[in-house]
Amino acid sequence: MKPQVLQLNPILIPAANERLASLYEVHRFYEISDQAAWLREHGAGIDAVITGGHTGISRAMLQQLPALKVVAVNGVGTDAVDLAYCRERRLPVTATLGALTQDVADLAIGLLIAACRNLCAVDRFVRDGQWEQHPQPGALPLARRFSGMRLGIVGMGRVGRAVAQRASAFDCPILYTDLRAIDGVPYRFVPDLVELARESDALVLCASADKAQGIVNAAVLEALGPRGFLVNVARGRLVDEDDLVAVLSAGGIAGAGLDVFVDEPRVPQALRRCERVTLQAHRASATWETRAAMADMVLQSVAQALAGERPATSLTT
Ligand code: 8YV
Repeated sequence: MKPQVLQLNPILIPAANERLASLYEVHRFYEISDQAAWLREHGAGIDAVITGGHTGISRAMLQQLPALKVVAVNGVGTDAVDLAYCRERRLPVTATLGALTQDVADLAIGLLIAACRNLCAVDRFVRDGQWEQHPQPGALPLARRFSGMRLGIVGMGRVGRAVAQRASAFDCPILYTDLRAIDGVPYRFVPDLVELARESDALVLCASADKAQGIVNAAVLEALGPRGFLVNVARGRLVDEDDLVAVLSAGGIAGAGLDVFVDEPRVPQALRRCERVTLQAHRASATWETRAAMADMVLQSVAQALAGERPATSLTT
């Protein structure tokens, strides 16, 4: 009998799905209607779980999978997996470390330029025929220059560094915060987030949300100030969304570029209505190139774990 793989999220690369199906009995959990009953009946036979970074897997579900040998996360965020519990069980939890760095950094820069230059609002202005109705140059407000902006990067991991590298090419001075100053990083470390916001023209969130929740609150946003921008390509819950809505509505910051939200796919109406916000749908890693590389890593992790080896990207074993 083939090993049993429980897949909690689709993989969008056909070749990877074909390979999975040729090697394993794959159960697509997201297509099962009575999931609780299915787990009771089949949970004990599951050898491997494949999940998404945002989806993770709950402790309650892990407890229903006693024969599990690996949780392969198709992403880098492991905040939705109970890592302490997996360590106790000596269960490898793997992530696609490094596979999505470039694309996430690209989108961070794209969102910041889009927010500064009102790209999406002006696109709507042209698309809706408004330009023809209001051809006078003053019909649209002047935008904000991106080049040379002081960038405050929150989380100087792989993605943070890739954002800094790109922004440096636009002559942006870089500051950062993290749990501690990071050796070998050539940018100025600012331990306090409010202070970082005060010294930045834009805050770019690249941190993992394992320990940090609601850290970007009203105090941070007010320190960023009415000419400041916020970009989030990490996790929605790093931001206190109610505070963000309140500060944005009051003109307390200039705008935002957001790929992630607290309760995806639900995005607060106030953000959807705000012309100064550029929205994405958790798309930072969603390119063919990155998703193919991620799928390869997931397949490799599952194969290694089922062969009794320690998966190369295990975070827990
Ligand atoms: C993916 C992510 O959208 O890496 C992560 O943690 O959230 C994203 O890159 C997701 O994991 C795809 O399943």
